[in-house]
Amino acid sequence: MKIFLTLLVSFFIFSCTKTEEKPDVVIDIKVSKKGYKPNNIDVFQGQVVLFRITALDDGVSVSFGNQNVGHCFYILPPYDVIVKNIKKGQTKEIKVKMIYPGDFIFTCPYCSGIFPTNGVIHVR
Ligand SMILES: [Cu+2]
Repeated sequence: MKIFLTLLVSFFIFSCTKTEEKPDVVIDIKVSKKGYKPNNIDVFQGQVVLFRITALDDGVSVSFGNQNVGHCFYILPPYDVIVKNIKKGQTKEIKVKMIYPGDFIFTCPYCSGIFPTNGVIHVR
């Protein structure tokens, strides 16, 4: 029962934040070994934000295996949405409905331990 509830809750959260709705704002972000640019983002609660993330390099490259080439854009829970493997020169998109107010960290799980690849989204 507990597992079922956890699954239900995570499905609810997942389906709520990642959306196919029309975006209210488009935010372009560049990511490289120098970090994210911008790394401080202000949005309003309830907005649907289209994040377009462009990688300027391949991050840790193949040193962690072929599957981990490029950078990620991961907004930590409760948003818990991720775009993986954004390779040099590539742009990947994700639409997120900003339903939770507060400050939320976004990071690259591949390389944030080595490079300053993290930032904060402020949801007002
Ligand atoms: Cu990275």
